[in-house]
Amino acid sequence: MNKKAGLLLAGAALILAACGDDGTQPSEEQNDTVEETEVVEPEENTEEEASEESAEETEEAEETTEVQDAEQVPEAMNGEASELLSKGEKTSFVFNEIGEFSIFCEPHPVMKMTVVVEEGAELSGEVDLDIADYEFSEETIVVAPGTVITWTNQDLAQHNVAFK
Ligand SMILES: [Cu+2]
Repeated sequence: MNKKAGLLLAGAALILAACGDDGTQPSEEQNDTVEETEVVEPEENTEEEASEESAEETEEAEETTEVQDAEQVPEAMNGEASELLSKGEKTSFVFNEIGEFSIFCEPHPVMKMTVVVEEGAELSGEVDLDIADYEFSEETIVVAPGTVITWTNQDLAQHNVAFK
């Protein structure tokens, strides 16, 4: 009888223990919920960090774009025009299309020159021209497709390079 009683007690203890476990499980779930809530907060922080990172990436992208703009020469085409150039300032255009380009200076439309783009022309690559004494240094120049012409203003007066 003592053994049976002991078993019953042990069984009762197990049941109680089981009940106790059952009783603690919801609170554990609550703890889990709290933990999950806590996990969400770091995720928000991560998102903020991510947005900061993406902002940094955007800044980097802008910097890259600026570098590319500095390297990327605008293409010569009708209606295109450079900024006004002060003394010593330069502007460049790439001549990709075969044909004739009429160039003038917007503040002084009397200043004119012509760029002829021909396959197999002697001049190619990079060509430097001046703007001096209210004149382009070449009246007509023949270049191969893909040539980049750079004009440097040598005058105190402001000039630019504009395409008709
Ligand atoms: Cu001019």
